[in-house]
Amino acid sequence: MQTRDSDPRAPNDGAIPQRDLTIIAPCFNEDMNVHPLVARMLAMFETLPIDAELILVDDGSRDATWQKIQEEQAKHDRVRGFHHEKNKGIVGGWRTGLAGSRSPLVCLIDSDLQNRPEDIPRLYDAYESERPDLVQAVRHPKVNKNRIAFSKGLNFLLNATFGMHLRDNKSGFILCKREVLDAILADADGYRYFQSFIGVAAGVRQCRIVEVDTDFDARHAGESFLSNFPIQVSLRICKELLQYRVDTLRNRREPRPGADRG
Ligand SMILES: Nc1nc2c(ncn2[C@@H]2O[C@H](COP(=O)(O)OP(=O)(O)OP(=O)(O)O)[C@@H](O)[C@H]2O)c(=O)[nH]1
Ligand SMILES: [Mg+2]
Repeated sequence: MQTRDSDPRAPNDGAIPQRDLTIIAPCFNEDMNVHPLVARMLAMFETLPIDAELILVDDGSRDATWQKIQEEQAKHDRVRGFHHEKNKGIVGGWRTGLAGSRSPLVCLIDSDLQNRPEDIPRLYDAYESERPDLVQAVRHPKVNKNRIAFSKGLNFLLNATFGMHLRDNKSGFILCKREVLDAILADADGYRYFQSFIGVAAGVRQCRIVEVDTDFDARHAGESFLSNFPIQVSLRICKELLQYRVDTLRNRREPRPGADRG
């Protein structure tokens, strides 16, 4: 078993492939989800008009996630894997995936199949037709009313604090230029739940965001990391929300990094 972090800038074969789009999926204890995720992603690639790849980032999992990722990358050249020896959180996974990609476009997706890989072509179509800075999937879950209520409450607070009107500002199922993601993630240091600020972080940079409605399925396999009543997490996010608001008022962000002016 590998005991060091993979270096995303130094892949085994010495060259990072150039594709049009890289899908980045952080994986924390998702060994049951790796294979179905890869299978659905590869089938979806057939329907995309551009050349895409999938990067799976094992985030210090305690189960067989890294082993499964290695099996998949050995079988498919459009699948690449990276490994964190220790858990770095979702944002750490996104950063490693971004560093390991050369594609001009990137898409972030959960690896537990709550977001549907089959929706990626619609995110890409919205990007192509409207040329926003960022496309964000609006998640429509069908189960777990308590979690939905908490999520809507936080969505309202985030919008109110940052003067925005996003329908699902915490959704990490997004597609954008790599420069936009890079700029957004530059804000993440010092925040434990920065993944919740992805929409407002784009907003403080005056990014134009297009929203696309998507179904949000139940976890395909594995255990939920959050309880039904994530009160502690919500309180921590509220604290970080205030911190982020103060920080972004004190230090204005560069507007619209890498924006397409054409
Ligand atoms: N929670 C968590 N997820 C991580 C971490 N690192 C990577 N991930 C991945 O990030 C994605 C989103 O995390 P989830 O735990 O599914 O978040 P969620 O959908 O709000 O919660 P549940 O599905 O109910 O657990 C998943 O694909 C995880 O495998 C980490 O440190 N913590
Ligand atoms: Mg999930």
